[in-house]
Amino acid sequence: MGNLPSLSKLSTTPVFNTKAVARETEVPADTFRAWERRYKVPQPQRTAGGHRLYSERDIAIIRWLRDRTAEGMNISQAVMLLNQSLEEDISEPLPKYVSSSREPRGLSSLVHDFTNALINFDGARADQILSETFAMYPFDDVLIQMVQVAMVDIGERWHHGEINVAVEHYSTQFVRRKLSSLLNMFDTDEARGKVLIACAPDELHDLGTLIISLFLARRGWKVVYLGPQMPLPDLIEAVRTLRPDLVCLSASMPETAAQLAEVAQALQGSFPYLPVGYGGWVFNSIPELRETMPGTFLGQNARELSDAVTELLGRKSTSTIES
Ligand code: B12
Repeated sequence: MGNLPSLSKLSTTPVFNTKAVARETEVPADTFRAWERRYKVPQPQRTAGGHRLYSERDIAIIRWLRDRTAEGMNISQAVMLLNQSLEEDISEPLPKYVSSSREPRGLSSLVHDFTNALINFDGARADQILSETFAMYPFDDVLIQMVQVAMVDIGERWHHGEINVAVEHYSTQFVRRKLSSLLNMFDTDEARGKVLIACAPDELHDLGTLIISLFLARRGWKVVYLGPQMPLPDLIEAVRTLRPDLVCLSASMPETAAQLAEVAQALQGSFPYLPVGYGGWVFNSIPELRETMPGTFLGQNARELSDAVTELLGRKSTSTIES
C-alpha cells in the first residue's frame, strides 16, 4: 500500500481551483466534492465568491485516496487509513480531517445514533456513522468507545427481552463484517510475531476477540484468528502446525472460564515454552477467577492487551515454541 507523502512538507496555501485539481489528479470534481461532503476530506478554503480553492496538500491527499480506491479499498476505509497515518506520524503536526467550520460531534451522540441505526436494520446509516466516527476520532477509541459500547448495549437489551434475536443477530453480523474486513486490511506477513486467538470451547461471545485481533494486527502482529467455540484437540493441532509466539484465549462466562483453565493447562503441558494469555468479560467482572487460571492475564480490554503483548514478546520476531 502506498505511503502518504510527508504532508508537512506540502503547502497549505489555497491556490488551485476545482478544475485544476480534477486535471492534476484525474479524479472527477463530483467525486472529490462528495468525499469532502461526506468525510470532510479534502478541506479546500473558499474565495470571497464562495469558490473552492485547494492546496498542494489537498491534491496529494486526493491522489492518495484515488490510488487506494483503485486498489479496491472502499473510500471510508481509505479515509480511516489516512487519519490513522496522520495519527501515527508524530512528526506530523496536522489536525485530523474534521471540518474546521463546525465542532466534531460528540462520541456519545454518535454511539447513540449508531446503536439506533442497527436496531432499525439500517446498515447504510450505521455504515455512514461509523465512517464519520473513524474520520473524526482515533481508531482505537472508535473500537472500544463506540463499537464495544454499542454491542454491549444491544446485547444487554436482547438479554432483557427488549429486542428480539433478529435485531441482535443483524447488529452482530454487521459489526462482524466490518471488523473482519478491517482485520484483512491489516494482515501482514512481515510481522513482529504470530499470535493465535481463540475462544473457549463453548464460548459464543467472540466480538471481543475480533477487537483484540484488530488491535494486535494494527500494531504489526500476525494474527491467526480462530474465533468462537474452539475445541481443545483442534487448538492443540493448530498450535503444532502454526507455531505461534503467543496464544490468547477468551471467555465471557464462568462456565467457559472453567473450560479455559483446562485449555490453558493442556497447552502448557504440550508446549512448555509457549506463552499463554487470557482475558474476557468474566475475568473483568469476577477478578478472583484469574487465580484459577494458568497463564497470564493480559488486560481488561484491547488497549491493555496490546501493551501487555508488547511487554511479553517485545520485538521478538522468531517463533520460540517447542513441542
Ligand atoms: C452481545 C452478547 C451476547 C451475544 C454475543 C454475540 C457474539 N457473537 O459475540 C449472544 C446473543 C450470542 C449472547 C449469547 C449468550 N449470552 Co451474552 N452477552 C452479550 C453482552 C451483552 C455483550 C458481549 C459483547 O459483545 N461485548 C462487546 C465486546 C467487544 O466486549 P468484550 O467481549 O467484553 O471484549 C473486550 C474485553 O472483555 C477484552 N477481551 C475479550 N476477550 C479477551 C481476550 C484476551 C486475551 C484479553 C486480554 C482481553 C479480552 O477485550 C475486548 C475488547 O476490548 C454480554 C454482557 C457484557 N457486558 O459483556 C452478555 C453476557 C456475556 N452474556 C451472558 C449470557 C448468560 C449469555 C447466554 C448464556 C444467554 C442464553 N441464555 O443463551 C448466551 C451464551 C452463548 C454462549 N454459549 O457463549 C451473560 C454471562 C453472565 C454469566 N455469569 O454467565 C452476560 C454477562 C449478560 C448478562 N448481563 O448476564 N450474548
